[in-house]
Amino acid sequence: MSTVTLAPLKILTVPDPVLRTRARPVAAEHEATLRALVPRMFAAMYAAPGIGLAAPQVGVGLRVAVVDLMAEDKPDPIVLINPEILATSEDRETREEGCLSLPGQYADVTRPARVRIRFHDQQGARRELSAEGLLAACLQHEIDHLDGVLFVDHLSTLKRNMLLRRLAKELRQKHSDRPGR
Ligand code: GNR
Ligand code: NI
Repeated sequence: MSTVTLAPLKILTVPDPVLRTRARPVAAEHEATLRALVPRMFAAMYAAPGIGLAAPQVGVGLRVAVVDLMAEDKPDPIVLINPEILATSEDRETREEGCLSLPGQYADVTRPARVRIRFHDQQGARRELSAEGLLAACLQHEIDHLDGVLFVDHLSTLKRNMLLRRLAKELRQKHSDRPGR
C-alpha cells in the first residue's frame, strides 16, 4: 500500500490565462508526465463531478483530455491524446453545457450534432471515434479547451458577458465567505 498521497489537482477557473492558451501537442518525451497526469485527471473529473476534463483546466498546457459520460452509471473512460476533429455534421444541436472552469454557470450551446475525431489513446494507438448526442458535445467542448476556447465563446456577446459577470460576482462572494482560501 502507498504511504504517500498526492494533493488532488486543482481545477482552474476563469479568468486564469492558462485556459486561454493553446495547448502544445503531446510528444514521446511526455510519456512519463502523462502516466502520472491522466489518473489524476480522471480522479479530479470524477470528484468534481464532471463528464470531461482537459489538461489546461489543471494548469497543464498539453493536448490531453479525459472523458467519461458514466452512462447508466457505468464507467467508460476515454483518454484523448492530440485529438483532432476529422468531420462535423451540417446539422446542429443545442444543449445546455456547463464547465468545471466556470463553476455554477450553464447556457445553451449550439454545435454540430455529430463529429468524427482522431486521437491517440494512452497506449499510443491511433484511434477514431464517431459520436452524437452528449458525447459529441463533450468531445467538441474538450477539444475547444485545447485551443483556449470556452463554451461561452459560442454565445452572443451579451449572454457571454452576463455569464462571466455573474461568475466573477459569485467567485468574489465565495472568497469573501471563506477568507484565506
Ligand atoms: O461536466 C461537464 N459537463 C458538460 C455538459 C455538456 C457539455 C460539455 C460538458 S463538459 C463538463 C466538464 C468540463 O468542464 N469539461 O471541460
Ligand atoms: Ni470545460
